[in-house]
Order: sequence, then structure tokens, then C-alpha cells
Amino acid sequence: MIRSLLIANRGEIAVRIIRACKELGIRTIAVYSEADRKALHVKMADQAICIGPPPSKDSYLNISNIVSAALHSRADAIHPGVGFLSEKAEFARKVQEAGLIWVGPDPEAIDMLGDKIRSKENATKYGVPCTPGIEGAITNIDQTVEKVKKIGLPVIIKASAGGGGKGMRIVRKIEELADNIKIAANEAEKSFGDGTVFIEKYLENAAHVELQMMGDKHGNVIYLGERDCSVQKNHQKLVEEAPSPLVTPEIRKKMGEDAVRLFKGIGYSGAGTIEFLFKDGQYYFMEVNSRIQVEHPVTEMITGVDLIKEMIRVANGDELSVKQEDIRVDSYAMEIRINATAPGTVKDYLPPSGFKVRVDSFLYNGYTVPPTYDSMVAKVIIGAPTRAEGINKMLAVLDEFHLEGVPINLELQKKIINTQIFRKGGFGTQVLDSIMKEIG
Ligand code: MV4
Repeated sequence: MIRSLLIANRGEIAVRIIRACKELGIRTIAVYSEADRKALHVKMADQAICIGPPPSKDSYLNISNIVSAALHSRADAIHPGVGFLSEKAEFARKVQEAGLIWVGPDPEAIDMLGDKIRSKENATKYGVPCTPGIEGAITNIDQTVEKVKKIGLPVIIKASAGGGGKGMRIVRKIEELADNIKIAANEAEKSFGDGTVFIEKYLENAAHVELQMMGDKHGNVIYLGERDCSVQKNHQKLVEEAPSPLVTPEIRKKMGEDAVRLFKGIGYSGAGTIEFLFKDGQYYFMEVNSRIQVEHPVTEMITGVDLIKEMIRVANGDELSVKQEDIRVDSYAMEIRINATAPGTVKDYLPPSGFKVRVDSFLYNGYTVPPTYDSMVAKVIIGAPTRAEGINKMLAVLDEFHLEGVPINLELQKKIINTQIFRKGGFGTQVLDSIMKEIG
């Protein structure tokens, strides 16, 4: 039984997890770095433990300090949140070896998906359509050049250990392939300590569509509809919406059933996201994120399922509280990420509220946003019957968002969703270039 839980994270996701625990009657233990002494998650938790100096590598990425804090505080379980250690099989393993409950998939399942080459092999094994390319890692450059000549350009070189665009190169000319493979491999080695790279056919301006998955420890797996995250800048998502304007009920069902086969096949429990590229009515497997994601509230808004509570329940050994037939995608939801463009001290903070309006944040008046971590300071989520109504609602809601002292990207976000291009929908990940042209 989980009666106490340590949250190995900070910011709005730590606050979100603490709220879920309070509803479930679970005692909460926060951890924080020296830069986060005054953070909201520290104030909200029943207990808080400092785990090191400001740099993440010394605090929020310090596995032994976090496990020690959990044992010291007599926590039963650890929720890793997003980012930081949330997808590290090594962390999951150390948590379990310490006799604690890991709120997430077993380390074996994380291992099957963490490495992109391995995850594509698994996707193929369970019949999920993958982005076409060259199978396996690049071992011989000359052979690879010959293979690329056969599959055709453009191609994209990716790091198997990668994420967030690091170690990724798009190649449009065959004479530039060999050098780019070396550059990508070096970048991957430097960033991830693993220089393994592979090649896919580059799908120009495809949409980024991802499906929310949830499994329990009894072999049940469901899909909770997709999110479209095509509005991105430097691999940072800015706007997320559900459902995707490109996905029909028929495609959703097929994509969902494909994903369920994969997740059941590898014995996945907890929350996970399967990412697809979507182009010309076809979806192509890209990767799996074996954790909850920042944009999970969009799915919560349309399905009514509390994903964080569900994660804790299934970690506890309970069966999923919802069945596939309970999941309906018959409304619309959108999330806007509010990012600080510089650090500062919060003044006159008045977030919006109202019917189907949600703000997930860690801001409060007098709080100083530290320069050390992610720039995202709030997420604004709305629900509406249709996409058109949702866009108008979000514009009205963002007009209500008031904050002094910390500069944010609010005005730009309003302009983005008010463009004709955004309103039309059905775009790919290069849409921001066109949007910026329309904005001028
Ligand atoms: C792709 C792609 C097109 N074709 N793979 C971006 C992050 C990582 N998850 C994989 N990504 C992509 N993979 C194939 N085969 C397009 C992206 C992509 C992207 C690529 C370059 C610059 C910006 C991008 C934004 C979103 C997605």
C-alpha cells in the first residue's frame, strides 16, 4: 500500500503530483535543490528534503541523494514526474532495489523503449508501422551511403540514445551524408555518452501526433486518444491540442490498437506516450516516452481521467479504473505553455479561471523564478465542444492571465493561435515558420 510518496521533481509537475496524493490520502515528501528553498512544491508537501546544490546534476539528477531522502522519510514510493530521471531505467532499478515502489513502468520495459533502435525493433515486432529507413545502427559509412542512394533523399540521422533534437541531422545531398554521420555521432557521444546513430527517410513537415497510453500490472492497456503537438520551436512544444485535426476516428482506433499490442507485448504498466509522425493520412512510429508528459492535462480534459491518480493506483497494484470503452474523444482541449523569457520576481499574479479552464503552475506572489531550470512557468488548459470554440475560449482566457515582474511569452502565444494558419489546422511541425510570417 502506498501511504507516503516522494516526488523526485520540481515545478508545476511536482505540484500536480502533490495534489493527486492529497486526494488519495497519501503523505507527500518533496525534494528540492538549494535554488528551490522557496518553491511552491516545498511549501505544499507534508515534508521537504534538500537534496543538493542548484545544478540539476547535483540535485534532481542525483540518484543516491533522492533514494536516501526516500528511505530517510519512510516514503513507500517515488514518482519521478517529467524530465530529470523520469526515463532512466537505472533510477527505476535503484528505487526498486531499495524496496520502494516505482511509479512508472518496470526498468525492463523502460530498457525496451529507451534506446530508439531497440524501440523501433519492438514496434516492428508488434506490427506498429515505423518511419521507413535503414534498419539498425550505422556501422559502415560507405555501405550506408550506398543504402541511402537506394532509399533516396532527404534522410534524417538520429541518435539512438537521443531526444530533443540533439545529434539529429537532416541530409539533402548525398555528398554531405558521410560528414554529417560523423558530426551526428560525435554530438551523440558528447551529449549521451553513446555515439550510436541510425537513418530514417526524412518526412518533410509531418505532424507530431502522440497517443496517451496507460497500463496496469494485470496486463490491461488502454489508449486515451492522441495529442497534436506540431507547434514547436527548437523542439520545445508551444501548443498542444486534442484531438488532432488530422486524425479520424478510424485512424485513432487503428493507431490505438497498434499501440496497445506493443505495450502489452513488452509488459508496460503506468503512463506512457507513443509518438508518431503523421503525413498524408498515415502514421509512422517514432519513439515511446516511458513517463507522464508535460501536456497530459489536455488528455485529462477530454477524457475526464486523472492520469496522475491512475499512475499511483496502478503502481500500487490496482487495476486500471477505466476501460477502453469508457474513453470517448468527443470534445476538444488545448494547452498553451507559458514560458519565462527572463528570471524575475512574481508580482500581481492573477491566473485565469472559469468553466473548463485549468492553470497548472508553481507561481505565487513574491516568488522569484530561478534562472537554473526549465523556462516553463505555467500551463493554461481549456476544454470546449469544438476546436473553433476552443481557440476563441483560449484567447479569452489568456486575456485574463495577469503577471508582473517576470517577462513571459503570453502575447506571442495569443498571436500564434489567432492566425488563420493555426485556425485552419492540419499542419506539420514546420508550421511556426508560416505562422511567424503571417504575424509579421
Ligand atoms: C523526424 C522528422 C521527420 N522525419 N523523423 C524531432 C524530435 C525527435 N523526436 C524526432 N524529430 C523528428 N523526426 C523523420 N523520419 C521530423 C522531426 C521533427 C523535427 C526535425 C527537425 C527540425 C524540427 C523538428 C520538429 C519536430 C519534429
